[in-house]
Amino acid sequence: MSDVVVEFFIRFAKKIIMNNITFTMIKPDAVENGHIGAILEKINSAGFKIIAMKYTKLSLEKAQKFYEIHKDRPFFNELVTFMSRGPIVAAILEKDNAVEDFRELIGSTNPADAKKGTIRNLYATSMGENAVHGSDSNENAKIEGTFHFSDSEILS
Ligand code: IDP
Ligand code: MG
Repeated sequence: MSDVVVEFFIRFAKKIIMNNITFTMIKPDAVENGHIGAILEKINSAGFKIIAMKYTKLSLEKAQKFYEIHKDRPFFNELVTFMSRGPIVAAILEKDNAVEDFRELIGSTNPADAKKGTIRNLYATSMGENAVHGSDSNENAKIEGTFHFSDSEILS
């Protein structure tokens, strides 16, 4: 088989297993503190391609739905109040191994534990107000991406 054909099949297989997209939000704290530009720069220079993006605001109901998985956690109300208090930037990002690589780029949930140079190390202020969201699995990346974007808004 020629290299071109092999490459075609590799790309096709990658699309099928969908390990190449993740979903992110620049959270209200980072927007309020003027970090949109710096965070997008980190995302770009780490090799992620933005294939969908919007500046928007979550209603309390939408935040509750997005974070439904955490509804029994003690911080749920704090989380959804925070996430709906101001504008966010929502985006779908494309890169090989996107979910894992993006979690590495953002750092630990608690900024006190986030590695030096990660987005949360640089821009998060607390465990709750931690600057960015990143999907935790390929399956959730797809669910979260389609929660925020219709097909016609995703331009890969
Ligand atoms: P992750 O964002 O690193 O995946 P998760 O455990 O999925 O972390 O929690 C979702 C979000 O809930 C966190 O990003 C943070 O904003 C918030 N959160 C998590 N733990 C706490 C806490 O102990 N107090 C307040 N907020 C929290
Ligand atoms: Mg999570």
